[in-house]
Amino acid sequence: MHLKESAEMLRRAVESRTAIQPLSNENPSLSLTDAYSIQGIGLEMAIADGKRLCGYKMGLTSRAKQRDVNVFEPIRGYLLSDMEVEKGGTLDTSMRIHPRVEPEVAVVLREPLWGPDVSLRQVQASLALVVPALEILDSRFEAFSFKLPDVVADNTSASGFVLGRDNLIDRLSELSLLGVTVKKNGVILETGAPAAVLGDPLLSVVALAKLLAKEGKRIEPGMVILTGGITASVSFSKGDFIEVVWPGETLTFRAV
Ligand code: OOG
Ligand code: MG
Repeated sequence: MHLKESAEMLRRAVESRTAIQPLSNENPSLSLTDAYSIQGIGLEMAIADGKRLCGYKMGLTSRAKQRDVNVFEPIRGYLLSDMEVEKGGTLDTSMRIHPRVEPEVAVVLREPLWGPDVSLRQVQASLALVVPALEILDSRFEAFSFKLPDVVADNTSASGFVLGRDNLIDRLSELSLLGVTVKKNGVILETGAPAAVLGDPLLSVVALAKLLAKEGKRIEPGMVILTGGITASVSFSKGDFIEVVWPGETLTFRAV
């Protein structure tokens, strides 16, 4: 199948809020390279629609997340500025198919970062913000069931994100073991710590810079980087109240 056609199918799934079959059902030989091309066409279409690239996300960087969707390789996607949801606000479920939420650490750099040899030291030296965050996922595939190339083509299920304001930049030595809980309607459903993400979520930024370098792209200063879900995701629907509780800050939203 033509790559552009696949990107259009995914876009129609978003617009009609109707899940589709994984692309790999029809095309079992869909390669990872083709999948990233489909993702890239999706980004071009969004930009042509007036949307703005505001960052990147890593996915499947923790064992909990890999088990969540039964795909065992880190992936990357892009973030658009209209995906951001205000902390404490409402989240529109009528725009989504079957949303899920997961706790993450978000990073913003003050220097551009790129290249195949990026090191953890370079990431540390370039940090502007390290903040608690949550990601909203919404796979365009039925039952969140897909293979590696499908989820890459589908921009890694990206649908939204909320950023906290508690800058943890001076607490990096503690970051990996800061506890986080995810509550739905007051009930704790997931608990975890950022160590789940590659041992240190800053290593996810290193991995992202390396993945982007392969395509001649870089992380720009001010971009939002989601480092990957710490726990399995939690599904929610209209009426649910979600709280992602960190030691210094709680991120909430009401699904409407
Ligand atoms: C794939 C996206 C994975 C993460 O943080 O691991 C992801 C999915 O779970 O649908 O965003
Ligand atoms: Mg995520």
